[in-house]
Amino acid sequence: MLTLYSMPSSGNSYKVRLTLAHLAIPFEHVTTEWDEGRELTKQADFLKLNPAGKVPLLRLEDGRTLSESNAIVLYLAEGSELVPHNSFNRAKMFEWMFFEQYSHEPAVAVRTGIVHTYKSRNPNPDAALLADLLTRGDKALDVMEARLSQSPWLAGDQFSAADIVLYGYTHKASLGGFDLSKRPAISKWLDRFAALDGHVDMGWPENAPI
Ligand SMILES: N[C@@H](CCC(=O)N[C@@H](CS)C(=O)NCC(=O)O)C(=O)O
Repeated sequence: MLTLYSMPSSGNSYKVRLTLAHLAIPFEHVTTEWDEGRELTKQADFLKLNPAGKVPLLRLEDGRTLSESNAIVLYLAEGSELVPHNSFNRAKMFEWMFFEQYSHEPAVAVRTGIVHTYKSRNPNPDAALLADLLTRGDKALDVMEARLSQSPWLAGDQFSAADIVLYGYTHKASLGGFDLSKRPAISKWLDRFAALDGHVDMGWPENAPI
């Protein structure tokens, strides 16, 4: 069976959990949530599996490992309905997945982590950094808003892996100070996404409070 190392509070991890749920793939789950300063991802046993010390990490039945959320999502989704067969739409899916890692996650996820999820770790964050993250995150969300005003899903007419990876952090962006109420196309997309068969909340499968 596949083993997934993932952090309930991590959107990068949630992307993989969503993919496993949508495709009904069985897996064993190892949670690596921070525990009172004990960072499981920095311990020797975990570093042997992923020297980068990051989750998500997928271990295959034969012991091989894969890191980087979007690579794991694509590995799991290959050949499924989450990857468009049409080559242009498939390239569109990749376009949004690269956008997610370069323009969206480094601003939206990082700001949400600082001001909400991991706030207790740094109660006095740098104001200039927060302002810069807000500007960059707003820009990324505006790019998504423009696309979703014209297309039901990011890669086109079909729900795809691109929607999964961008849902990971967009669904809680308001907790990071991003105003989704002025982005109606994103808000409708979030509702459409959460209504899909196979959808699971972020705390799944541990029922973790997020
Ligand atoms: N680009 C990587 C980012 C992975 C990453 O930053 N993971 C964070 C959680 S979102 C992590 O493992 N943090 C724990 C740590 O750094 O100890 C991906 O998409 O998987």
